Amino acid sequence: MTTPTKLFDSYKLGPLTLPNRFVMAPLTRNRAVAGMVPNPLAIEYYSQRASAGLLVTEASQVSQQGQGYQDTPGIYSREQIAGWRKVTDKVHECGGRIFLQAWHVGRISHVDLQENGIAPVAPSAIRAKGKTFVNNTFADTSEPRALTLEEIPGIIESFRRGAANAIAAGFDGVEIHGANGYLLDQFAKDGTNKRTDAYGGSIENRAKLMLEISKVVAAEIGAERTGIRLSPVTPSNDISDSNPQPLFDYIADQLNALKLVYIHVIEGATGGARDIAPFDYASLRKRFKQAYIANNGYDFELATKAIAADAADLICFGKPFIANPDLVERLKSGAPLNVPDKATFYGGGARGYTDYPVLGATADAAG
Ligand code: 8OZ
Repeated sequence: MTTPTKLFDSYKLGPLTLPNRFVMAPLTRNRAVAGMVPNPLAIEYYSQRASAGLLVTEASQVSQQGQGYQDTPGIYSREQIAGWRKVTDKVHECGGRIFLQAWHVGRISHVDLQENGIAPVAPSAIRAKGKTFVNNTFADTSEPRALTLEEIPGIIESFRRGAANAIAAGFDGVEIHGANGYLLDQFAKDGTNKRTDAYGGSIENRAKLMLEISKVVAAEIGAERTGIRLSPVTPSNDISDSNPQPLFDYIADQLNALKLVYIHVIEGATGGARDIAPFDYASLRKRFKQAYIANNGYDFELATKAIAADAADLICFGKPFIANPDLVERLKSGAPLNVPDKATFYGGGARGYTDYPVLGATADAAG
């Protein structure tokens, strides 16, 4: 009656052998310390979760300009590289594998996070309806200014440098954040991109920035260590596209040509309904020959079915990994799961971060 699960089978992802099909999602935790250096607690937090097939870090900005929320870590300074190095060393010591998620928020930012209080950047000067978290409170995102054509090579360079820094920090690879209404998604989708130059208009032009960044990152660190996250239909951060299927079919074809090691696809509304809009994810799966990581609302049963149907190679879990450092073991043994405490997702210290108990432990559970 029940489908036999392949979730605990190993999988070869480029040069890495993952011991199982579970990926820990990139999860924003807003605990970076001065200089946007990862919190020393992140060493314990990530290494506690090293039994995942693959860990992807919280989104980490490639430049100060790329930051949109308070206390998110960066990957552009020496201090940040040194901070991340301690995380990757400990994860590897604990037998894990870890990619860094490289991020530029574009217009989802606030002047108080930008150098000299200037406007954040975007494909077009259209403010996002929505809030960001800054100065310990929720604030409207700031009015952005459109990037000039001359500035675009600098954006591409910031991702190249971020990827090089990630490898210098000991990461096994880099996931480019192309999803959730941030800069690369803002360029790709026509609700936010009204440009009339080589980066606007046609599908090819709108996808150009995402693909150029994918190309330079792959050239810098190897395509076999480069993945990308996409969210074709999410409405997150006030993003929209009038016709996402041909746009993302084209992107999948191009990423396939670049031989990236995976596409990580948020199916539906990020953290919400899987069926928010019609979209043929199987079309992306068919076009892209390397790994397909499926994300959004998966539980054990849905994950088992997706792998059995060959709809995905790997399955990404978010909130369950926050609350269950030993998620893989718990799912394998059918043990109950700890419940995540929303109040400690963003900001704070060890509570709700490193204090969720593993099976058999007697430590206090958060939440
Ligand atoms: C939650 C809060 C802030 C940022 C994303 C990086 O949605 C994020 C994010 C999530 O991809």
